Amino acid sequence: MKSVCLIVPVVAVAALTTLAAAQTPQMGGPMKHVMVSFDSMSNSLMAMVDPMVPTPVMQNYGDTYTGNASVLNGTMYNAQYGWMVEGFWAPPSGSFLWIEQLSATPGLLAYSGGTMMNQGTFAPIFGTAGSSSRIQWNGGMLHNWYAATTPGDYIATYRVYFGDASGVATPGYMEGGAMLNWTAVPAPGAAAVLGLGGLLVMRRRRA
Ligand SMILES: [Cu+2]
Repeated sequence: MKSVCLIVPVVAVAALTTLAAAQTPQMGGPMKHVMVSFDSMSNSLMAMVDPMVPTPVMQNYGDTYTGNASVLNGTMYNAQYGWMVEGFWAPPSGSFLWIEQLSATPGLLAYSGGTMMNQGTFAPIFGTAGSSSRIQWNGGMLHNWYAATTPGDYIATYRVYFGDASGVATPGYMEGGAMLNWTAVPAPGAAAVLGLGGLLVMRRRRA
């Protein structure tokens, strides 16, 4: 066994960049659902974060995304958290489900998502880029995109509640609460590769 190092010319790097542009953002791991249930006896909403899936990791895969997904370019991101309705119930007449972000670690960015079949609009939400701190939720599985540009631990807290069309809470109902957390880790070497005029490739050959 011996290792061979070779420098691939800049042309090849350009080709790789083009290839990466065709990629779509990835969830980053298994789905971690926030199950939202309603107890009609106490008129209470409850939110329960799946404890079985470990803390999601926001990563930069070194890819370049096009269109609306380009908001994730250059960030560490993750979409494992998914809001889901548990059981069969509906908001009271004239009310809607709302998810409001109550607090978040500075630097946490959020963009509107969907399912993996429909990745969503990537519109800024939860205060990102001056957006509203709350979103109306239709109750379908919702995996929003979270991103950061600084490595570290991130936490965000939410309330889920019934409200009118403008988000004013419906009297007589208790809200649910959830805390989400992530760790943002830099991809080793991703930035270094971009800084080189060529790409260093390691190949292994059998002697
Ligand atoms: Cu899901």
